[in-house]
Amino acid sequence: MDSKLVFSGVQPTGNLHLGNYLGAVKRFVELQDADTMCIYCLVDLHAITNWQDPKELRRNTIEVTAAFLACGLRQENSIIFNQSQVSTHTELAWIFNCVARIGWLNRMTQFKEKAGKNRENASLGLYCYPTLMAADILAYHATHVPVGEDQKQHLELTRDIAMKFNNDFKTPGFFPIPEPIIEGTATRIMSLRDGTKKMSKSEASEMSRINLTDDSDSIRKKIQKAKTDPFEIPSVKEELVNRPEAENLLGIYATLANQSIEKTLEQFSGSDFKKLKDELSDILISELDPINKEIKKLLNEETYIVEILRMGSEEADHISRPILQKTREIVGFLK
Ligand code: AQP
Repeated sequence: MDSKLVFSGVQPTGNLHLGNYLGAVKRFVELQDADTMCIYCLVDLHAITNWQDPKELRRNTIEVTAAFLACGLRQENSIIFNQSQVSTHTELAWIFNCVARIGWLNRMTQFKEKAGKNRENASLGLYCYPTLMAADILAYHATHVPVGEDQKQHLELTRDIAMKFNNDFKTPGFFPIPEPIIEGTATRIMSLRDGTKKMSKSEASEMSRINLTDDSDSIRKKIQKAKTDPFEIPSVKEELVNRPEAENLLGIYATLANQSIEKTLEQFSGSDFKKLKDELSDILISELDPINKEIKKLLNEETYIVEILRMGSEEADHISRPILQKTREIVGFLK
């Protein structure tokens, strides 16, 4: 096993969609299979920064864990757990709230987008979401964090917190400065209804996203109805500028076919969107259908899933507890 330590998290706020799968979970599986120590967390504390129905939160935590397993994460190779069972995260987050500066948090674009115009009424948790995320990562001294493009700014804040802590307490290198892993052709999958918006769980329209739980008919229907433009598919990448929907569909196809965007343009150049949509539906169904079936099967084994999270939480606590203890000593807290 190499010396990297990978950490990442997913909010249990609904079914995982194609963006979560291609931008995050598929990468988690590749890293796990590359013989790297990997810790993957269902970030339920992050989920409640926006109100969640308690029954739904519980159900979503089980469902997202089932999706992790169905996508290929294995308990033998990765630590899989839910954040709220490991209290080191919140304890370290408080210390980081006292390290991070208000000015840093004021620059976070995700808070601005999510709070919208009603900022005064947003939860305090939503505002300090990034310091909890820093604690999630640094509680394990993680060195690498696979995420989608939307998390880049939060990762930069994590790095700033680690550097300021090490500097303020004169403990160079105590917290490693984690590297983001934001690579490949699927770091930002866009909505099927609007190619300028990211595909997201919280978008009202179900037609905007492909869920991992969608059956073949829904996948085909959503792709057939995906927004496009009146032009034919071009032959060069430069001609995709200002055509976000075309770029998105071609990008998804390229990722699933494991080929470059140039090769994909060569394949579809000059044809209309019907051909692209038919072939995209086929390739999506062949990738997602086995996952969909496996999720359904696993959802009948709730006790097994709850047990995986319990065991994962024990392991996560075992790794993060001594790091928190050392942090407490550095800060000057009595034992
Ligand atoms: N559209 C996307 N394309 C590529 N990667 C994505 N990710 C999310 N959306 C895309 C990556 O998936 C991981 C888990 O994301 P998350 O659970 O923190 O949150 P979310 O899926 O972004 O949540 P929503 O509800 O879909 O979106 P919002 O919160 O914007 O409404 C992360 O690594 C993320 O980068």
